[in-house]
Amino acid sequence: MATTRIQVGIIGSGPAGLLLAQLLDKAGISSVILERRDRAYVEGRIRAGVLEQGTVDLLNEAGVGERCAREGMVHKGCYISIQDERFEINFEELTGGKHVVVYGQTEVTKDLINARLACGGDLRFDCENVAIHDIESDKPRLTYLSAGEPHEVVCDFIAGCDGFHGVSRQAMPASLLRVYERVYPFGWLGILAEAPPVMDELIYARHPRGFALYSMRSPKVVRHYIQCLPDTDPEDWPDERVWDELRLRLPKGDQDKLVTGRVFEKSVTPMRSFVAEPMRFGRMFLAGDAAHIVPPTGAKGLNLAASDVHYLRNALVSYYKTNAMDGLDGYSTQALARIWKAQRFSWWMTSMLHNFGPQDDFDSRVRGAELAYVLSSRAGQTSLAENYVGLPF
Ligand code: FAS
Ligand code: PHB
Repeated sequence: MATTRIQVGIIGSGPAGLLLAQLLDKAGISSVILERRDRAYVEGRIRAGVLEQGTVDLLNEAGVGERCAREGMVHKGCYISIQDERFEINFEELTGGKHVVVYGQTEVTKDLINARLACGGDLRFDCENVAIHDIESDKPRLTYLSAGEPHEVVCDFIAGCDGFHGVSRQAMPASLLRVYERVYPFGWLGILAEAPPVMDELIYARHPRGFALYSMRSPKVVRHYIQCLPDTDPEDWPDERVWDELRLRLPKGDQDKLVTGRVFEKSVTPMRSFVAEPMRFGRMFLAGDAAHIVPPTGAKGLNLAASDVHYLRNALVSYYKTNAMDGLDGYSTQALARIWKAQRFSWWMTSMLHNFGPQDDFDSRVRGAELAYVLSSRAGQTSLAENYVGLPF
């Protein structure tokens, strides 16, 4: 069996694993990334679109911020519409100058992979049956198959960056793991299309027909979503039906701004809030979707993966400088403090903006009143803005 000896073994080459590897490399800490799928799959996934400034800063620290700086779109605010009214939430005005950058996760992943390979970093695709061993020893191990041949990685620490369906969270003892979850009665049908954006910034639309989000990837490519049933089959939504529904959920005064175009991606994302605690067992540390999932209404998923990586990088750097474990011992508590604030914001945005069904009960009235309050209150808008641009790390 081929054996690799390395300081940090990383499972998963999504944004969390790739960003961690690059930041560790900058700190002189060696790592290997074991990815189950091939490069084309990883680079082809269509996911997040909004980066907090803290995430952009980490990309710059990792040496991969150049294309984002060139092609990313700075958004100083967003719009929220309720049926036929549209309101602007001016992030910069409400937060003393903070904004977000619209730059697709797909591009972030490509930039990180290119940087990893350019610096000769160890990134292994098509790793089958990754398994975790000796987590509580001081030499935990990863084993896997590549082209049918067995391989072993002996390391000081394991970073479980393998997403919601990965193996690292499953390796936590059931007696230790606490899971907190809320599943929503809807999903998002998303499209990518060759068309100009509806407005210069994103529109989050609350409508009796259901929520819709009008986002973008460039001045010529849009990323739009409509609330749908969680088990919706994209095949039941031909392009024309999607465009019609997107138009209907806009304020009447904006409906003529929606320009249709060739749809080249269509998919349904289920909605859940999920947190697994703690984010550490022995010498294995979870980061990103391996530990938590948020409904994308608050644009937090990718950005939480980045802040987890920030904390884990700092803890690992501290260990290798001082040989003390206290940074690593504090990682889970530190990361979870920010995670739960983002969970609250994502749940709050989702609750305010979505249609939870025919019941016209107390909760649905409160949700409507919550949004009406926010849109009529500088304090309410400031709260939304400071969470959206990203709370401090
Ligand atoms: P990822 O899931 O991105 O990466 C995990 C990696 O680990 C994958 O490459 C996977 O192949 C690999 N892996 C899994 N199991 C493995 C194993 N056993 N062995 C080796 N490798 C393994 N967030 C937003 O902010 N806005 C959005 O609009 C948004 N839309 C989303 C749409 C969808 C369909 C999904 C699923 C998520 C969306 N998210 C969104 C959240 C998303 O962006 C995540 O937060 C982000 O990908 C988290 O990155 P990672 O933690 O690296 O996990
Ligand atoms: C996206 O552009 O994919 C996007 C933007 C903001 C969100 C969710 C998704 O809240």
